[in-house]
Amino acid sequence: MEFKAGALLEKIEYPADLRKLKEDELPEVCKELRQYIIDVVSQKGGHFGASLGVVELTVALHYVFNTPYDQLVWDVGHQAYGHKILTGRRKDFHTNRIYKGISGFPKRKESEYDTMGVGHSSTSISTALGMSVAAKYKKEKDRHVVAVIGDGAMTAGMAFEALNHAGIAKSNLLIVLNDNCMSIDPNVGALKEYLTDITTSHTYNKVKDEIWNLLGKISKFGPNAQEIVSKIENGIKTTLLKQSNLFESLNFRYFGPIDGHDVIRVKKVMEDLKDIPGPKILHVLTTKGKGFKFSEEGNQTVWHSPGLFNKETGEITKVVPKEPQPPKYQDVFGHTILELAEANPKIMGITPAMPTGCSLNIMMKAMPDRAFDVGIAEQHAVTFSAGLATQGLIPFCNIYSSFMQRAYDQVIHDVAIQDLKVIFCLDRGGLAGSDGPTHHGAYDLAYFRCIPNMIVSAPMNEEELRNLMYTAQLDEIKHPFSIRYPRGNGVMPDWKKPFAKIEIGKGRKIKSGDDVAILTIGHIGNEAVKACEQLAKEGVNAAHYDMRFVKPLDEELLHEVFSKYNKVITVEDGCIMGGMGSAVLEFMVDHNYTAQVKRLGIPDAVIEHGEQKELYAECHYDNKAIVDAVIDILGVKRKALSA
Ligand SMILES: Cc1ncc(C[n+]2csc(CCOP(=O)(O)OP(=O)(O)O)c2C)c(N)n1
Repeated sequence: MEFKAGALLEKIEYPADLRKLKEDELPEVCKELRQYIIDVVSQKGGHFGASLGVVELTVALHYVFNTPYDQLVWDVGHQAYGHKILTGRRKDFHTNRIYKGISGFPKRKESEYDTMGVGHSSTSISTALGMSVAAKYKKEKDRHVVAVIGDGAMTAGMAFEALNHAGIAKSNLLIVLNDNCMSIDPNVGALKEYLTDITTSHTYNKVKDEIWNLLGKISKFGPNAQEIVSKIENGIKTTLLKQSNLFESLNFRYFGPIDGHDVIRVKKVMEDLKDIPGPKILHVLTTKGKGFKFSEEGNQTVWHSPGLFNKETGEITKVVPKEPQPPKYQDVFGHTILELAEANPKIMGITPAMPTGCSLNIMMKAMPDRAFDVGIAEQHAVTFSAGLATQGLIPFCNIYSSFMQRAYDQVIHDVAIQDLKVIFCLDRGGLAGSDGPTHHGAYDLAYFRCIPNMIVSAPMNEEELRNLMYTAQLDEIKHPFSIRYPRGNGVMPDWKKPFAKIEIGKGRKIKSGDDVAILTIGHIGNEAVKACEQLAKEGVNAAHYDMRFVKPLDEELLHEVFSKYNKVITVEDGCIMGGMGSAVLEFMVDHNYTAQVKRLGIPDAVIEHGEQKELYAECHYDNKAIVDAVIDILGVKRKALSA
């Protein structure tokens, strides 16, 4: 599908084409680029508000800097659509996030302009510092390195670790702080308040303006620019700014705040900054969703990633199903934690910057003193939860499976070794879909299974999720407890049944059968249910067990399985190495059973983006692949399907 670009954008394949344009043509380029993003995203979906907010920044950066020789590093990368369009991918942009299409994030394999693959936040300053130290070491004096980081991403410890290092590394590095006061939800924390303070402080801005007046003249001085800046620093800047500016205190030269939607001004400032050595930070104020009435004025959280919409009316496309639909797992979590918290005053809720994404916002609204958005700070979220647990409270710490990777040491050091009862709810477990490899929750079953004291569970449906959450908070449970579930909908329209306790380490038999045993964990078990129905048509009578727990394993169930069957299939929406199937194999060997075991799950490979069902099929564990695996392991011929 071809989307029509405006007359100027049409001429730009690569940034070199952009650089041929006159400065006064840049506002028009921005207009056309913005329109192009609106046209495509409204029809094809994807992240939206963030890319609209950085259109001017994107154009100015590629105009001023000599990309790809100069290294441009985007943080998170969900805002890099304009960058993609200006760097050789305009014609492919309609395939954004679609199976086999281009990635929704910068990706090294995709383009030399994507200097670093991203998806998780707050990595850009570290990456850029590495690049600039390398440039210094290699004596590439003319090479510039720029990191673009949002105020949300700036809340993470990793960003501060990098600032701390960059402040003494003395290499050339420009950090553009794109401050729009938003994370996905409104940004939180003291840093956000600080950024608002320096944006609005009169004393601070008066001094800053004087500096800017001087800096405005710098470009005319050419090589003497450095000397002039030193003089400024030795004067008012060191006395007042160092005392009052966080970044100056960390040895950064701080510039701004400036209007990030005035492309000419942004361009001029960046040109000036090019001549100034050392670590610099340019504070740019932008509006998320800028230039599209409905996102600019509407709910910015919704417009972060709205799905398809009508670009004329701003109406977000809703498919209204005929039948009642099962709820999303995340909403079941959101309603259930509130219900449990109403009955149990010890329960607290914690999310690192995903209140809408994980639906903790339901509890945050009802119980603001008991539910916390701690910013993009997974490590802190885990140890903060551990702190709460030491005081006898019961924290439910909800973190997407892939973001939990950030907090692995905290889980081991601050929760498991202390044997504290923190309940981890891991949303987006398994293949996450169009966000791609950075967001797939591929590893949690494997990486939690090996941690002492940890209970590792996964519900097959909404009712099980509720019951696991209910069970985890009961006083008799004394250990860390993890419950993982996938992105998207469950399977039960009628899910809100009274709570029932689940016995720890107990699976359940879903279906009896004589020929083969299929063992599943979590939601993917529903694919096995379908597979068993198809297998019945093939004349194969398969048994199906839902393991529910990867740890502790249901040994009684496994003794039954290995005593009865010599053909076993394990299925999990997680990495094959080290996951549930591995646990089953270990059990088999440890107990001297012999059986032919085929493990289905995510292979040892980077799985790209696509719809979940496309990826399940690619990784061979959707219902069809389960049927194939059974037919294969039994060595039988197909009847119904081949007929
Ligand atoms: C480690 C990690 N945690 C959470 C997220 C989910 N996430 C994606 S974008 C985003 C908000 C980023 O805010 P900001 O950096 O201010 O950029 P903006 O969207 O406002 O442009 C969050 C929390 C993530 N990508 N990585």
